[in-house]
Amino acid sequence: MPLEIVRNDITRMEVDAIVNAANNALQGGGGVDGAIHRAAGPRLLEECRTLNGCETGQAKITRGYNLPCQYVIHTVGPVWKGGGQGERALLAACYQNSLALAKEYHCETVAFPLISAGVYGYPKAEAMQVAVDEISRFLLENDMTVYIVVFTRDTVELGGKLFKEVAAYIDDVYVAEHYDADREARRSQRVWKDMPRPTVGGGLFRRAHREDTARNETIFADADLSAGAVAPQASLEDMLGQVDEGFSEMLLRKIDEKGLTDAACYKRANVDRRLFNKIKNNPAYRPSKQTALAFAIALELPMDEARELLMKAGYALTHSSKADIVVEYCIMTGNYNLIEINQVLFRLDLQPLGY
Ligand code: AR6
Repeated sequence: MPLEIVRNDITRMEVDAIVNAANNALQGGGGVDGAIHRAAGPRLLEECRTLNGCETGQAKITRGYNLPCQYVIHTVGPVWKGGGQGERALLAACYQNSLALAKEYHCETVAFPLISAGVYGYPKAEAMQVAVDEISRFLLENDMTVYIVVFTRDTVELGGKLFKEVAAYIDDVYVAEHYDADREARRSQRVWKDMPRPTVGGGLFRRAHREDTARNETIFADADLSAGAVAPQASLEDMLGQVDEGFSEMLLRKIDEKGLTDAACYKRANVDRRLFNKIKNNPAYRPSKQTALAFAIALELPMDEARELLMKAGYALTHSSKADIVVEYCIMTGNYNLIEINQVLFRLDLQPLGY
């Protein structure tokens, strides 16, 4: 996935380069800087001493020594002085210059901590926003996988308006309905246990199944399971010749209808080019649910079309999944910002969208 927020100690990241939140002297320090120097060993400091320091907003590169990464990119974030001293532009420059260096050194994977969000006092949620904005902008033009690595204690403070709204919605929908979902599951076990074996071509099997799923919002909802359905007249061969449009075809059609380029769509969906090409070149390709949802968001599909696209990949949106509720809420409120949605999913310990 091109941009991913992960919870980890950055010194453990197995990537081409990690970024260090350093100071102007590049002589090591506390926070993430201290952790990186400890893990890399003394040769890192020796190399840093040859670099003549680093201006705020600039970036310099060294080897990674004992770290699992090949390079360390040292950048110096601004000290927070209330926001009126050009802090945002300087912090944005840290990300821009670090990413430019990573590109120059042919890095395919890079991990950032939240620059300036510790000792330098930049408010964490705002620091995250700058990181997301700048990395996303870079990824629109470049192929790279970039991680924002946050410490557990950081995430507590990464609230955000959308997160609060979604949390309230989950309380309303998921908590209220989850009990019912469990009860339905128990009920269906009872029904299946007592039921005669299904008969081919409809009849008892279809009716019982329909009754049982009628109150659940599942993929079967749209299938032809009407009680009066009769055995098909056409041969299996005929029916197989009339396969509906699949996920790949529908995706490509929607991209054209929206007037998007393929690249604009997969970048918005936070899906990498290789995966997009796989989907594009294989009409029978079945993406993960996270990928299918990511495309629904990237295409800004209204709810019914999002459900249809998802169904083409064999999935449904259900209120028994918190992740589905988050996505449903965002679609209903017209929030199609995938990175923001992923931030909310991350906070809730749910899998992000994309690939
Ligand atoms: N992995 C990931 N993130 C971490 C780690 C880690 N191992 N350790 C801390 N963080 P800070 P700054 C988070 O203070 O604000 C140093 O002394 C931390 O929770 O390291 O840019 C330098 O020498 C926070 O969210 O960097 C400078 O003098 C983020 O990393 C000064 O601090 C950055 O916190 C730079 O301050």
